[in-house]
Amino acid sequence: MVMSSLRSWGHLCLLLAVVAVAAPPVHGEDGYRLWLRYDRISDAEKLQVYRKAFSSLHVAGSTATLNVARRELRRGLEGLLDTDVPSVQAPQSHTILVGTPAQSDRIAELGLDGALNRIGPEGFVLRSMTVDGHPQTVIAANQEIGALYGVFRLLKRLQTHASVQDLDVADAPNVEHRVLNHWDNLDRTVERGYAGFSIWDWWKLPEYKKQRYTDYARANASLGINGTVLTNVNADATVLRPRYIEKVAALAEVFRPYGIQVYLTARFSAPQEIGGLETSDPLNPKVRQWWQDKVDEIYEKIPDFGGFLVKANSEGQPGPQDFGRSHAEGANMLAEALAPHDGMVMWRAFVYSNEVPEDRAKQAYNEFTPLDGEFRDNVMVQVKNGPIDFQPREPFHPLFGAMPETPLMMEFQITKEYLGFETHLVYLGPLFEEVLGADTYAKGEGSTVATVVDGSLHDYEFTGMAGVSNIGTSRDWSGSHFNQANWYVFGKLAWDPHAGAEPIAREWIRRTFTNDTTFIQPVTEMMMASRQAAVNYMTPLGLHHMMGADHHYGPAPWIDVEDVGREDWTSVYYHRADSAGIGFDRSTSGSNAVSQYYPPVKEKFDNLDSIPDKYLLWFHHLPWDYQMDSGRTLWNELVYRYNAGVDTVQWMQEEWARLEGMIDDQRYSQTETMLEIQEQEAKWWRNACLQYFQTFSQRPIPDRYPKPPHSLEHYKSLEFPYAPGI
Ligand code: BDP
Repeated sequence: MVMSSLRSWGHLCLLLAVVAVAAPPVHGEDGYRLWLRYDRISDAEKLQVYRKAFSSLHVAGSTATLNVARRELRRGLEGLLDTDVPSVQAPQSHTILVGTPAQSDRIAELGLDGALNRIGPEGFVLRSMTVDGHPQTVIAANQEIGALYGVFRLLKRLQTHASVQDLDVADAPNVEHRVLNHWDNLDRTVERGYAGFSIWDWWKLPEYKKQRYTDYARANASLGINGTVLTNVNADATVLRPRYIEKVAALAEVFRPYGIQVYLTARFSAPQEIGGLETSDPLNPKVRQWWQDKVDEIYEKIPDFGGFLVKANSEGQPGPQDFGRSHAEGANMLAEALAPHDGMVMWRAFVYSNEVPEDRAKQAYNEFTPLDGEFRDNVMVQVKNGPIDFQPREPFHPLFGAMPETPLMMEFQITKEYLGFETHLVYLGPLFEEVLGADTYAKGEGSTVATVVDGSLHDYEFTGMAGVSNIGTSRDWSGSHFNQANWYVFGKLAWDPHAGAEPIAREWIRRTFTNDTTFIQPVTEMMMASRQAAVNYMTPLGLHHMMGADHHYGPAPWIDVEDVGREDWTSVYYHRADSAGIGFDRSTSGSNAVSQYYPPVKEKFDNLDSIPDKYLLWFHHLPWDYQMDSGRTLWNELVYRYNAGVDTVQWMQEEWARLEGMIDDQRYSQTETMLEIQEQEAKWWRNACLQYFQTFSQRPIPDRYPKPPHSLEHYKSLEFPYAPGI
């Protein structure tokens, strides 16, 4: 009896032990912690190694930024190592020593001058050294923010189970201004935001500073993001009123220790709207004075204010052209006011007009290239990655490489306005990487977009990369767990535009989910395939701009001028489907947009023998029976691609299902549900588009593919009055 109950007790213990080892984390995770999860390291061997290597820390100095560095290091180590890692006065064996030569003689005497000379103000050295006979890990930087970046780098190594022996890392950002653009309105709605409302609670500022502001700054600093434009490019002059400047100053104060500067969008007509002037003409002396006073007022409250981002004469926004002045004249007026404070103007090149009888894709280039060299030194022109508007795929913007005298910034869109909102699992790393890696040939082979953006091609004085944020009040910040990866990859590529999307995905998965390779491998594959999947089920073969009007939700290739009032906002303008074929002829015999690219890119895009399939219908209008390299006709290829997109989503669902139990249930099931939505919407895109294009092609959908279950009228009749993001 005793024996048997002991045995069952033993069994129970064994069972409990097995469950404890094999069971997935039972607690749910809501994603608030992002990739900064510092849970105890699961690999026992690694844990031992790390515990031995790091038994104490010494952050030399107690400035605001160094205090942040110390707190982060403690939090990280104590969480990851699950043991006390004290802060010591004098470094001992296995201390992590952090600081700058200016703050600490100890750091100054390490003999790191050579390395420090090469890493600029924001870089860091992370090195295993022996100091006074003690093995130590040193994080040294020229400025404190570099030290903080070094701390995050060391913690990342622990989170990803990397080696910490014989460290010899020196790293610095390749791009100077790494900024998020929030399209946040003062009423807390977010244009093209799918993650809830704006995290800026303007009403309660400046008094009440939410913890979330600090958490935001910390997350950005962990990626090296060093700037944030708080307000929508469709700007509201109200933010320039004194009351709001106080609020902005309060946010700037929270962000400052994290190395993050704040910027605002400047509404060009502000002198009239809030300044009581009769004009906003940039050459008018009173207007110039108004801006100078306004800028001085801002700097009085925010000494490290970053500057202005401006959308002018675009989509109804006011601008210098309203007064017969050029973009350069408008930008220079603001730049002159900002220059004494070292502030920057980020002037957007996203301009086009339906009154100009020219292919929209060509207009920004036509407008801006003649102005090259006319901008003041502290102006950067911010260019979207492609010539239309953040479509699932576009060729790179031809302005890259075409303005050697004007620093061009990259503008990516992190929020997925055109790539499935918050629900579709679409990792944007491959999109960003494709654009940055594209060769402009501006100065011969190797003149990639990345070399324009990092300033090396034209020796730009300033460099920058902007990402339109996907951050909102949603607990998981970005509307879904996988959307966090897009914020992450943006930050990483802004730091180094030459980095690869795939290693970044792996690293993100390790930090966000688990270090288990049986999880990492399939999830990396899903992420890397996801962008092409979206291209396939939305706009394959170079098609673009075929989404629902205004809200941009779902397929609507039928949108024409009666729906939206202007041609360049329709779908039919872009796909030009007719009984003869489909595609926008931008070749030398069409709109000639190809000629905005340098040879041999121009020839490559112009010529049907050399153009990659992915850009085919962007540049050419081709007959439905056009023979593709695949052996299929163009129509059959379209059908094939749309179905391939759906297939990939279904494959992602199967892969995900195999991973059940490997992560917490909360994040697992959110993703599972999102994938279900994505599958439904991918099919909807396929069915609606094929149904519509078939009215022109008059060709059958081959038997092996499913037929759209509804009539075209059905798809056209769908309405979405409360779609998010407008
Ligand atoms: C488009 C968006 C619109 C933005 C505009 C812009 O639909 O909401 O205002 O870009 O970038 O993608 O200015």
